[in-house]
Amino acid sequence: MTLNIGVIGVGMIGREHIDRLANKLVGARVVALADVNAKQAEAAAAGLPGAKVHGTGEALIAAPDVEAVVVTSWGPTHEAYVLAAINAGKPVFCEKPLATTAEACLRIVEAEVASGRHLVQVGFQRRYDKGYRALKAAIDGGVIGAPLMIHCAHRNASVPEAYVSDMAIVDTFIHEIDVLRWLINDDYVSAQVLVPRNTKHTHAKLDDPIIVLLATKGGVRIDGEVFVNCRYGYDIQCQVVGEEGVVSLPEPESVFVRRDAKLSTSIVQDWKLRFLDSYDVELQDWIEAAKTGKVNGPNAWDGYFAAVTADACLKAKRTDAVAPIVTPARPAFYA
Ligand code: NAI
Ligand code: ISE
Repeated sequence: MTLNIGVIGVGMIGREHIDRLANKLVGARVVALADVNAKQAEAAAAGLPGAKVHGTGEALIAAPDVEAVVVTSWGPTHEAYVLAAINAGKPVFCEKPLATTAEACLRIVEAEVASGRHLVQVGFQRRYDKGYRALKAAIDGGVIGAPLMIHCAHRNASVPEAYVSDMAIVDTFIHEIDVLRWLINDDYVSAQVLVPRNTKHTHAKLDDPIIVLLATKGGVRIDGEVFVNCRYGYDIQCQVVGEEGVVSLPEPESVFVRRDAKLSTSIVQDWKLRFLDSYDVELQDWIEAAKTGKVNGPNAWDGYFAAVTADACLKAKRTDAVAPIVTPARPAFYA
């Protein structure tokens, strides 16, 4: 069976996902597109035989031939589209963030629970990365004993002028927020943010770098550096320290060169390249699961918990104090 997909938002990652769905993955076809920028949607449709451009995202979701929806529009538009997909009973893959506030994410959780069907997956692709999966297998397999601490870093070579302080948490560190609790099967209870002196490469509206400290229910302490003007490349680091040993995220595959009295290897410059394979695996898994009415990947509850944690990090930074992380009890629906 081929899943007929409609994509809302044909910007940077939207076009990447369309290319995957149309040309790389199996079992799906893109039959509909929508974007507030109609010209951009028409241009994207030109490469997709038979794909229809809809005037609005809502019209796309309602279209009878659209069986499942991919939301890759701007964050503030996600809530309305995800709720519309739930109301239409259609599986929806929504890029992170699930919605831009915790309250909006909770409304999505409540709507999904009320629908009685698992319909929502969030685009936290790191759970599909080979390296993170190996790390999780080692932790779950007891290789390092009980985890005690996690040291991690999220570094980008540079960011555009429009990237401001809050984005370091809600756009960037949000990936660590999701993947770390998945890695150690634990939830966060508090957050704190430390602000070292700024790099000279930042601008007036961006504190860079920052350090986020998280504590989990199980007593694990996490320190996460976010440094988005590190200059040298896109570099994701993660080391989990346990009672019996230490496991580290492997470096992406790259050759070592011995030449001119130097041993060198390259570091990717772009997050798209670093997680290229994970986006493929993530969407392929979503296609298969959607056909059978399941969600294997990060669900609406995960999107909600990430938003609550991000809010606590923002509050902790604003108040320069430890902020508690409190959520309602997780519904049995997401057990
Ligand atoms: P973008 O700005 O390149 O594209 C967004 C598109 O949405 C634009 O074409 C815009 O015209 C369209 N749009 C805006 N409002 C709309 C509306 N109401 N209805 C329909 N279309 C609308 O942004 P980008 O970088 O592609 O990001 C999109 C989403 O993907 C964001 O939520 C972002 O956080 C997420 N993202 C996730 C990544 C990941 O690693 N998982 C990486 C990059 C982005
Ligand atoms: C971007 O928004 C993403 O989602 C990328 O995956 C991330 O690594 C990058 O740092 C963010 O800015």
